[in-house]
Amino acid sequence: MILFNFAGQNKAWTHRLINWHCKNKILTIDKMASAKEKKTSSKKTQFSKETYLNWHKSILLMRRFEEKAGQLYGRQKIRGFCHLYIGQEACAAGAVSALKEGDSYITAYRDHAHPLALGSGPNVVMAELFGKATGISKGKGGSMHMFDKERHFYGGHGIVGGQIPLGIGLAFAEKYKKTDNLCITYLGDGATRQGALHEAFNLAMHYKLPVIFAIENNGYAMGTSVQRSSNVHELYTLGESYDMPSQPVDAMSVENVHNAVAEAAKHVREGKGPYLLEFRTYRYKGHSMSDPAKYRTKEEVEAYKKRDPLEQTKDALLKNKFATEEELEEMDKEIKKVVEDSVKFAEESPWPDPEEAFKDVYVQDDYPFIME
Ligand SMILES: Cc1ncc(C[n+]2csc(CCOP(=O)(O)OP(=O)(O)O)c2C)c(N)n1
Ligand SMILES: [Mg+2]
Repeated sequence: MILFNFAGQNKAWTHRLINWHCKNKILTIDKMASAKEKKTSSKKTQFSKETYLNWHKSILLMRRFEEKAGQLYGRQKIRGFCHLYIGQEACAAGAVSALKEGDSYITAYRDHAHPLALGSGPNVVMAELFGKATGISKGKGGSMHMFDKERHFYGGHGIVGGQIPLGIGLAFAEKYKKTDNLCITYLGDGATRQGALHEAFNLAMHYKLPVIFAIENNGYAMGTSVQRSSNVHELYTLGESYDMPSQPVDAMSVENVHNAVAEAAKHVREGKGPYLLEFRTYRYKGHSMSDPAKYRTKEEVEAYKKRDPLEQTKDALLKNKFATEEELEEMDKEIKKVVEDSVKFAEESPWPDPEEAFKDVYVQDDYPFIME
């Protein structure tokens, strides 16, 4: 099994998973793994040099960018909220490689990495963190509200679970317009405890909307572990009560994320409706910059770091002789320079004009229910 265990998890669900997937003829990650292993023995890897280089570069950019953001927060250059994605990067990189131009993305407030993976550009993301006018949301959103319409990235949402109904709205629009695009809707493990999830699952299945729900199960909602918030710990099973195809994915591996998203996207594009993936992942840092993360052990964090997505792509590049140590060091230097340049760009950018506060605000002058 590629699946990994959270503390206190029993084994019964593994059998339930296998039975359920066999019954529904859905490719489990076990099967994907064995298919991959077969190819691995003849060709070494299922993926090309270019794919690994793209993944590594993308994850490296997210990592170095957020390490810098963390430092700048400490120096009060970045203020307000700041939730880092460090450790979870494969969830974004593997989805972007598996999906196509035109597909849309929506997520919660841990949202710096998704636009970077989509190519939004570190300058505008960093400027947004600084609250500058050149930011991706004109400096009015900050850390939790990145938004890039051009790349179909629809935020950046601070209300836990708030983006789930919005995600199916985006999917509804695609179905209504008869495109073959889908929406991948990311949410945290904590967000699965919100009522909105059930309404969204129900409607999405009922209308067979083109949506992939991607639960990023990093084990905790702020300081509350998955085990402490519900008796349901296998979060992918939440889809089963709506007959939604659902599977867990070891999301420390970008290959696994890519394979699972590709499989889900195929199902969705065939018009069969939603698909639920539970990305089992981990954040190395606290919930936000103000969280010392005392609710978990150092050993737990270290165990996940041993399966670090960045180290995994690096190892794959070296093992397959797709790159040398020197080339990877050079790439790291280049990325660090790109990040430094983004800081310079943000520092030198102007603050938004105070007038901006009144722009991009929805106002309906003849709204009937406000009495002066
Ligand atoms: C409706 C609502 N309730 C509570 C909060 C406070 N809050 C912010 S983040 C968070 C935890 C959410 O955890 P999870 O969904 O697992 O996402 P993660 O932070 O792990 O990415 C909570 C409770 C909120 N923002 N919105
Ligand atoms: Mg969480």
